[in-house]
Amino acid sequence: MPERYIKSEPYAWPYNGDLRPENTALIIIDMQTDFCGIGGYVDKMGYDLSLTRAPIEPIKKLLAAMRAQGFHIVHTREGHRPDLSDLPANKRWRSRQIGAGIGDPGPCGRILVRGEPGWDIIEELSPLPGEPIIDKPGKGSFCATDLELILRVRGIENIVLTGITTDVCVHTTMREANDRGFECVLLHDCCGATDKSNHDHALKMIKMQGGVFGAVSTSDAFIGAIS
Ligand code: C5J
Repeated sequence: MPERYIKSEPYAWPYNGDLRPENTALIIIDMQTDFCGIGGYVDKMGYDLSLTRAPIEPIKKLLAAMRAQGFHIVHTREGHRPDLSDLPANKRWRSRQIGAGIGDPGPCGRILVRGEPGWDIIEELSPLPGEPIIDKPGKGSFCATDLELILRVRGIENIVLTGITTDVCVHTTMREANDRGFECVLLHDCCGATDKSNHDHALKMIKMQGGVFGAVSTSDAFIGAIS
């Protein structure tokens, strides 16, 4: 197999040039109404929805290109059981301080509760049958989920990270994946944060120390390299 690299910072990704649909997964993190839709959790907190909606179109294009080439696709959703038995008291308390109590009723149903309208992945990025959906109670996608098992069973070595929010769930997942030996790239136009400077600083953190968590690239660079 010829070596294949994506133009990225601070190094051409993946480090070993072994980029194939068989060993590479796209993970789309938390593209749920609660994080980018009107009346959802992020909207209730008063943040600018245009920032978390910005990655929708780039992800849509990337998803189509990667599906067409047979890459593995994984979706995640942050949310809690309806009885809130997996919701730490401090997480609930803190969310209530800013008027968006997790588990409390809102315009899109109970906030961040599994099965509620706000918890659904937005229609534009709906999973297809056969694409695993990881339901996670926390910010990281590996904590209290079977994501690692699913990736190992499929022989995944490389992870392409997209979704929201850059500085919270995407970053936490990238750190968890990196510590487990996965080779990670984050596509920055396919991510968004509730604050632009947090997004920018999250990208900067990845690029320190020769790529301490992996690399940063764009969807255009990725699609160009796989097409
Ligand atoms: C947050 C997430 N920000 N998906 N969740 O609470 O980043």
